[in-house]
Amino acid sequence: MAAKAVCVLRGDVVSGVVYFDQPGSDQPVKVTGEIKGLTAGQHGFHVHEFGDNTNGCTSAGPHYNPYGKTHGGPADEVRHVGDLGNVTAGADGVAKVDMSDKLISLSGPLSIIGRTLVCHADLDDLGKGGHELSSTTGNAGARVACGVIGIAKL
Ligand SMILES: [Cu+2]
Ligand SMILES: [Zn+2]
Repeated sequence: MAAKAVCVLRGDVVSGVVYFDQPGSDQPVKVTGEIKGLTAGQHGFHVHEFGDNTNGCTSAGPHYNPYGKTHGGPADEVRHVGDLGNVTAGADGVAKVDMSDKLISLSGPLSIIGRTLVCHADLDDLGKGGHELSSTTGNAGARVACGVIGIAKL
């Protein structure tokens, strides 16, 4: 079944809109959109476990990880379901998001709808940075914008 979702990212300086499009429940999810107000360069980009923003992006909890795996990059076999890697902002602070992911889904028991999308201050090292946080968060730093992923009109 086709499904679409949308997330409005909000932060003190950073904001954006990200769309999710899955043509069928066993198909990859296309992720597109734009995030602005970033510093130039790469920024960690993940689905976090909870759709709870009561205490800002902090209450979204850890990366969505229903299989109990180690943090990785989107192309890795071993990764959190929520590990979407990085988005890259240009000198104008704008990151164009255009990726496709085969692990996230918009339907079924492991759907990401109702969870939080987070954009980080720093680069996600995809688990390979050798920092003590590399294996859990990619050492991506502060949560500069976030929003709950909601059902969108088809
Ligand atoms: Cu994150
Ligand atoms: Zn992760």
